[in-house]
Amino acid sequence: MAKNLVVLTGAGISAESGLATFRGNGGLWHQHRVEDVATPEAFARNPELVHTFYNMRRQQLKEAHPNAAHHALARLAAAWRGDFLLVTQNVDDLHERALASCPPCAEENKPEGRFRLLHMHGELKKARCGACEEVFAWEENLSTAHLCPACRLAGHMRPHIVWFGEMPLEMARIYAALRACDVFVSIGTSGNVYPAAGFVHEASGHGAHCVELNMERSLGASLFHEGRYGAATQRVPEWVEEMLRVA
Ligand code: BV8
Repeated sequence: MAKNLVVLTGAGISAESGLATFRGNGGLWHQHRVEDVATPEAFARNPELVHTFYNMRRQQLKEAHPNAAHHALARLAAAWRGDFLLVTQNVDDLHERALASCPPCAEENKPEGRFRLLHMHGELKKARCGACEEVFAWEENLSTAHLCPACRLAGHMRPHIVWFGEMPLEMARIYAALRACDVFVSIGTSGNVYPAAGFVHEASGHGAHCVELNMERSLGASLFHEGRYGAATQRVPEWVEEMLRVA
């Protein structure tokens, strides 16, 4: 019987691609206060400061590339015979780019089992209109001067990002997968932010084997059955090779 898999990723999986994490040395939250750039109140108070923060990260993303950890997960997605939900807290598109360079990953090519990638905290390369809620692909800088391509109102375009105090996306689908999975793996996250930090509790409560792959023990490390520590580009391919032997 094919096993169902849920993998959660955080900023640590993209660190070796050159994208700053949040809480480590040089992290984003050491350069900016969350309250100033990652809450709805911050956006209402100073939208241009928030746009500058995300415009800078969107431009940086153009210089970044998927690393061996992203590519290993793409290989696993192509071969896994059970259901595989890859849920990321990250707003970069490095998982998409790794999947795109691994042709059998496309859902229609898979031998069996369903694969899905979800961005629970939104995506840097999308923008949303706060007036009509339409979402658009968006690669360039965003500002308050932009008109919504749909409703044509100005001053309402925002990054399609889930800020603190906002409800993450696709939570029903995520919890359903956590309750049905046999294996839950958390990669590159410090376990600071909820509800993502509580996923291990949900999965283990339903009998899943829970593994943490991280540079160091996260705040939730004691909730995992297994922990492997070190750089994602080492630990993730090693773990994937083991899983491919049983996929
Ligand atoms: C919610 C998008 C409920 C932004 C992010 C008051 C009011 C409302 C909610 C709260 C509140 N007080 C607390 C909360 C809950 C709050 C929360 O958890 N706060 C924390 C700080 C206490 N959560 C929320 O607000 C969430 N929403 O609760 O809604 C609700 C209910 C009903 C109705 C409405 C609402 C929303 C949270 C989402 C916020 N947005 N991101 C952006 O990206 O700019 S969160 C942000 O943190 C990122 O998504 C990031 O991914 C996430 C978690 O951080 P990590 O990924 O773990 O990154 P971090 O730097 O912390 O750690 C990196 C790890 O990698 C480290 O462990 C490091 O060792 C490791 N590492 C580094 N290098 C490597 C490595 N590992 C391997 N290899 C390497 N090379």
